[in-house]
Amino acid sequence: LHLKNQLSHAIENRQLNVVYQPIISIKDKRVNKFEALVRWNNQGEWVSPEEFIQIAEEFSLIKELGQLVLSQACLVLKQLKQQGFNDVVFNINRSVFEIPLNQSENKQWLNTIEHFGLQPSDICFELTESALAPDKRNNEILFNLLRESGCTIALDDFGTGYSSLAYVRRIPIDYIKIDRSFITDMSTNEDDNILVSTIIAMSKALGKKVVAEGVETKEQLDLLSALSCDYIQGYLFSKPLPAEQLANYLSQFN
Ligand code: G
Ligand code: G
Ligand code: MN
Ligand code: NA
Repeated sequence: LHLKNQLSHAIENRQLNVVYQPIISIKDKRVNKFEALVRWNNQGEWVSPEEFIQIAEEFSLIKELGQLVLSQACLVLKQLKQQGFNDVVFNINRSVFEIPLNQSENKQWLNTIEHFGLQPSDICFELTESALAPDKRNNEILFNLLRESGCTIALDDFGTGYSSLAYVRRIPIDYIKIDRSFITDMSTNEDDNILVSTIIAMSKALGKKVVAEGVETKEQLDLLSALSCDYIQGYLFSKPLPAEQLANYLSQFN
């Protein structure tokens, strides 16, 4: 409860911070996408996002947290575009509790994006499939709301939840992000290798782009490249970067 009060205070005072991890296109070795990842330093101590996101969900702080992350990210993205990095897209993680329940909640997100002079297509929402477990909400209606908004959608942590394939079939997603746990052992574990290649083949056959998460070694990169994976993300290329370093980082590709 103590932590919840501190989190509530931190959100109110905009004390959360956002870092941005590059997503690399394997084919042309360029970067124009970053995943926004929230960070919280609570009086000198880093609290893991897994811990405080869960608290935020439990105590109904998640929508405010999400708005804070979205507005911080939109400000940074607007500044990058003003510096000439026009085609940059930010991926924003969305808990299922943040999915708009109706047109007016959806408008709130769109208004934030518009407020910073950005287009919906400048933002991709990453949704975690495990968070999409069937509940009272009709996920298809919600996803269609998101789709109508013009933002792209990525299915995050693919392979770890359940009903993954049902979601792929029924929901209009643009990107599939293969969970890090499959990538980690793909160079040593034949089964993981088969699973990764099958996910990539399936995604491509369905017309979706594939991102491999948690790529840490050259060996993994080479395997993914041979499998025609579209994008990779991971410490091999870069850890998440503070906003101030993005322009400099992007300069190397121009
Ligand atoms: O950055 P890190 O690996 O520690 O992130 C841990 C988890 O927290 C990831 O699953 C990520 O999706 C989630 N996460 C990070 N930032 C946000 C955010 O702004 N909103 C939500 N809902 N989840 C986030
Ligand atoms: O669940 P989600 O995919 O949103 O989580 C992303 C998390 O993975 C972030 O917290 C990020 O810091 C972490 N991450 C990104 N790249 C790597 C990597 O190469 N190795 C490991 N172990 N974690 C990574
Ligand atoms: Mn993510
Ligand atoms: Na993920």
